[in-house]
Amino acid sequence: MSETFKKLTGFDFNKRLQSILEKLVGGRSVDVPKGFDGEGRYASGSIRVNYPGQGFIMVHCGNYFQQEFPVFYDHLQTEVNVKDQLSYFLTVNPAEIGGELTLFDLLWEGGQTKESARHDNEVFLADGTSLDTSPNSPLKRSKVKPNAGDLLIFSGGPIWHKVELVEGTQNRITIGGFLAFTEDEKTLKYWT
Ligand SMILES: O=C(O)CCC(=O)C(=O)O
Ligand SMILES: [Fe+2]
Repeated sequence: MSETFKKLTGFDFNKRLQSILEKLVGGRSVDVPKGFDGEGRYASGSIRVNYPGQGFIMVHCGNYFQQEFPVFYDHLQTEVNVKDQLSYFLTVNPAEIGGELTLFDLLWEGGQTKESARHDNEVFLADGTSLDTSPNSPLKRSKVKPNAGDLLIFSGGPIWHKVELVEGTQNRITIGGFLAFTEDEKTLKYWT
């Protein structure tokens, strides 16, 4: 993504992100994990385009994905401590209406799950009961809607979250991925 993106936009996303992260981690190194079998590297970020009337991101948290996608995370786990990973994303173009990042008042615990990774509106708790995450349920939540150019870093590993349906005339465009430290905490890795 980085080379094509640089050509299309004249903006070196990787270089900029790398330098921001280096400032944040004070003296520690910042790097992208190596790929499967040590070949190549992970992509540093992915471009997400959500279209009006159809685009949203269903309720999830990073720790849930680690449980659902073990092949991917077992590999990543050899380089980074993925538990409680952070999420980052740059807002390139916000939705005109909707498209907020909703952070639920619900933290990851082992045993939580969903009907499937694609499902929205419900999280099953460790005790087998379910929690309604649909728009008008009583579950507490806060919504953030970053402006174009804002880089948001949040605790997307443990906090259940979603992206609300995009409405209006604009595509919601973000570039993002995940962040976590190596086991010795000397290096911060970012990937998607
Ligand atoms: O808006 C995005 O690009 C993704 C939001 C999200 O789920 C995350 O950053 O973990
Ligand atoms: Fe997320």
